[in-house]
Amino acid sequence: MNTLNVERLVRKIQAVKSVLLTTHKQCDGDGLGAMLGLYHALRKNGHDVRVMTVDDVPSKYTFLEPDKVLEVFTGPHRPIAPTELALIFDTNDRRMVDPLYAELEKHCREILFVDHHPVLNQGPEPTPGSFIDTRAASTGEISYFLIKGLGIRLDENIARALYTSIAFDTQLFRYVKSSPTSHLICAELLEYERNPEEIHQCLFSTHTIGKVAFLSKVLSQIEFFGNGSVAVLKLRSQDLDDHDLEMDDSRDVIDMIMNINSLQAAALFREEAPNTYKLSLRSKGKIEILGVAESFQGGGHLFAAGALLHGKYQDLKLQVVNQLLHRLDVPFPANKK
Ligand SMILES: [Mn+2]
Repeated sequence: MNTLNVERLVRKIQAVKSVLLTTHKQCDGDGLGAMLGLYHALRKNGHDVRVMTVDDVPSKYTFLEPDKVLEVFTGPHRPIAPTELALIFDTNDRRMVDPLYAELEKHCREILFVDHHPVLNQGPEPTPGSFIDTRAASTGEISYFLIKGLGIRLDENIARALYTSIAFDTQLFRYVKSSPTSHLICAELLEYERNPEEIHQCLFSTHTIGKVAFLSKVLSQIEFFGNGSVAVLKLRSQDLDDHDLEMDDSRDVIDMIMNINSLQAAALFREEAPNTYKLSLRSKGKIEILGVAESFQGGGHLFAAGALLHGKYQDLKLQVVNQLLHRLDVPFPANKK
């Protein structure tokens, strides 16, 4: 097991009373589960702790009962009072926490990132003292070691949140960074979490009939390059609206197409506004795609990354495809197949 050395962060938490926990905007199961797990633990420990997201929590996380404990910064919330320590989960890029980050800077004595993404070469520096370890398959695992380091006993609430985080980011143990750590932690969590299959369903069996209609439309427009080694998919926000879906519904489309056996990498362009696209990239591991995202001022993991792109779709698509084919050693320019 990869035991993470979180000693310094544990001491920081022990030294303060008031803590605010948050995660990147458009939060996912990892950041949400990691901070909710620590929230429940710190409450038991007598901390004055508050948990907040930048924007709305996707509806599939209702089973974590975020409404009971969590405030949304872009919705009605109590003003942020002077706080000793703010912890930001599942990102080390302050831009991902805008506009909340500016408020944290005003009211929090110290802001630290708790994360497992590589620090960007061209992004803002994480705050000194932040805990960033790319060996962790999920941020929830870092929370687990923090809770252990603080000597707080696990319970049902903590276990449910941390299990959610690990199940989500490893996609039910598909991506465990070649380590037994995720499995071992979850085995312990399952002493407290009695219904993991309910969590699996809430995270992964969420398709509405509208979602399936949406998928059949977008999947029919998939384009392949380099003998089926690269796939490109475009989503329009209108497609989501037409099928009564939320933004989060577009997130798993790229993971779905990564199940195509010939594929090495995929690019998903989600139209945010005219000539503005949110690019998501995935790789099966043969090529690193973080550099492609970084070439557009984006970020992420080595094999799962993203960026915000401005320009004409055809031009952007060609740039991305050519970068991917170049990394795959497929002849330039992209010959479509
Ligand atoms: Mn994560």
